[in-house]
Amino acid sequence: MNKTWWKEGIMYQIYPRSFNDSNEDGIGDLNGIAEKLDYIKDLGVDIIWLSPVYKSPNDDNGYDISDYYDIMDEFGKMADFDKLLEGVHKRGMKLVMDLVVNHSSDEHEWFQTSRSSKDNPFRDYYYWKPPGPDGGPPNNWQSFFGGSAWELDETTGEYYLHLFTKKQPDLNWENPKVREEVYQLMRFWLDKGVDGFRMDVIPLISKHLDFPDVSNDDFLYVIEKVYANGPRVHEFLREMNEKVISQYDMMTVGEGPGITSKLARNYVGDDRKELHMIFHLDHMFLGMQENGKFYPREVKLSEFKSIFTEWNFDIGEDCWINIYLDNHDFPRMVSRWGDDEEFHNESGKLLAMLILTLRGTPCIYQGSEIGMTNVAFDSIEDYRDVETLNNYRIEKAAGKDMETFMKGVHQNGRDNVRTPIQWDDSENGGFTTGKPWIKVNPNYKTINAKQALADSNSIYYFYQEMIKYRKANPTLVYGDYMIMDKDDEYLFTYRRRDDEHTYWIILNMSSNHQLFELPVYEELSLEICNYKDVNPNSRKLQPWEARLYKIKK
Ligand code: ISL
Ligand code: CA
Repeated sequence: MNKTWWKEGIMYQIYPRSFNDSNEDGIGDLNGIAEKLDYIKDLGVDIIWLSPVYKSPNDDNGYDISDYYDIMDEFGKMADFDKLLEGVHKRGMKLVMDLVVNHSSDEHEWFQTSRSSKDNPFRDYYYWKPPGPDGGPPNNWQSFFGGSAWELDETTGEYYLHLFTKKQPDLNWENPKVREEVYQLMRFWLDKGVDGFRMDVIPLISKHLDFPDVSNDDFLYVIEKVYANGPRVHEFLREMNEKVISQYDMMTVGEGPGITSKLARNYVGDDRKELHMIFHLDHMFLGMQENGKFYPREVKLSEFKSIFTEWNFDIGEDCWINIYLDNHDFPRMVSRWGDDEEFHNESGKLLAMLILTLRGTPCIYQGSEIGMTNVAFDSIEDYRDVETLNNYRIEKAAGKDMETFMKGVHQNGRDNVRTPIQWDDSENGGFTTGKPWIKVNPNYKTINAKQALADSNSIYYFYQEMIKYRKANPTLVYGDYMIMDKDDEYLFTYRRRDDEHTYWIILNMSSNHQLFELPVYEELSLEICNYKDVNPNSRKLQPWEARLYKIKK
């Protein structure tokens, strides 16, 4: 097992638009992030992942890039970026950028030229196809955000492929020039000193060039078999590794829709020379697979646990993944996996213990360290996310019950995690004195960073304590993992162990009392618990109680 900084580090994801506004225009920006670096460092963070900050018309909040070499106007100037990078490095942290190269913006000059005629040198930077036999789209592929994945372009009468919005045309990786463009822009940022990339939808870069019709309703199945894991994806990643990744001391983490636990080692196996680790999405899509994210079903704890367990065994010793429970695309973890009302504090802490004791590099999404929750705006007018708005339109046109749809938005919409960070209890949660681009969650008066920092019992300090403990006890990083109670619907109990030390983590993921047992004959030391004054010998857990035991030598 190779030991490296990116396995031991704690990641923290920043979604710049919602983080902190320094110039009061209502939009978070680079200088706003720079103001908060001490806050992040004090938590114990080693690696910051910045969601995209490149020039963008913001159809999908920066995941549609119109210039990979420049900064988005609202976020600042290149000089602000350089200052931010310096501030991150000065504090001993690393900065990882988002690499969004499955697609660009339709406003990128490559696409502007590409669409202008059938025979310009940029035409094959993208996928262009004549209409299908019935005069409609070339095949029945669906965009991730609803509707056909093909858009007719009047100028040449051909369709272009966009697996996301129609303002996000897919780049044609078959074209070696496109690949060189990508390597060149990666080098540009790496030469500036950035420490790596989180790679957006990276398994989607190689397409099935016969563009087969999809004949299955299960969207996840279709992602795995049709949109992701295309025939040349590993060849492309090995080329990228050879030409760029292996030339720098950097880390790469692929976002992996369509990568199953069985396929993962093809991307991240030590001997593969492709990527260092991936964010898989299996637990994120849980309950959303059958009827889509806006009509979710109930999820059982046993299903949730089995995902972590399967992944751990399938990837084996020499592969690495990330551990996370929320990000900018999925609901707040305390609302989704915890109890964001009665046991907000306890369950927020329990989930912190969970992500900081599993095998893989933990990633904390901004605001979850203070227990920020989902939001439920009544009116669709208050929503900003293109996925939510597209689906609202589609469902309404189909005559669906919009009240049910809005419930789905409140549960799973992406704006749940995009409301501004709640810094204090002043207006707009201290995020801005201007008009925020999206409303602040009304619970900012009680849930905010200032309150968290003033309360030694806060979720924030529990993260800090857990992070310190993980760093001092590397068995929690590298040790093996074994689950105890895979069928239990209330408890999540597992062991982390190496030749020297053994730890037991016992999590009561329910709002009732629970009893537990452990197959342990040695004496145990209770190292961390999210309740005060717990009798370490008691086998009765309070609601959402989380205990970390170490076996005494
Ligand atoms: O959010 C999702 C749908 O509900 C996911 O399927 C998401 O689209 C998928 O994980 C890919 O996400 C990434 O690429 C998208 C971007 O909108 C997301 O923010 C990004 O994380 C297109 O660039
Ligand atoms: Ca601003």
